[in-house]
Amino acid sequence: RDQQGDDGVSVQEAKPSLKRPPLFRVLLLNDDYTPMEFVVDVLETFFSMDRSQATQVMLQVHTKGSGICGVYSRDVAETKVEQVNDYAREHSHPLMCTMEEA
Ligand code: TYC
Repeated sequence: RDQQGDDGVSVQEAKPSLKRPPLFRVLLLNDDYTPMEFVVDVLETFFSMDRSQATQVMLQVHTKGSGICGVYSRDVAETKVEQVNDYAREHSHPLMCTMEEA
């Protein structure tokens, strides 16, 4: 913020706002080849979902094209994306995990 003193000279004051760090949605994208059971396994393993929750999110991705796995800080979201994509590649599936600012 800029403030003018009685001498007419501007000085910069420090901004007092405490900015909350941004959050990121981690998403799964649909494809034609990854088995449904593998996607459910990924959601249980990396996003701590139970079977019924994981199945719901998998079907959302399958029918709508994408679905939200969770919302995290940048660091945690980046780690989840990397872990899921590495795990999918290890199993030779094209499953894609990505992130976007919430
Ligand atoms: N569309 C896949 C199939 O029919 C299943 C699938 C669901 C793939 C979710 C990816 O993120 C995904 N086997």
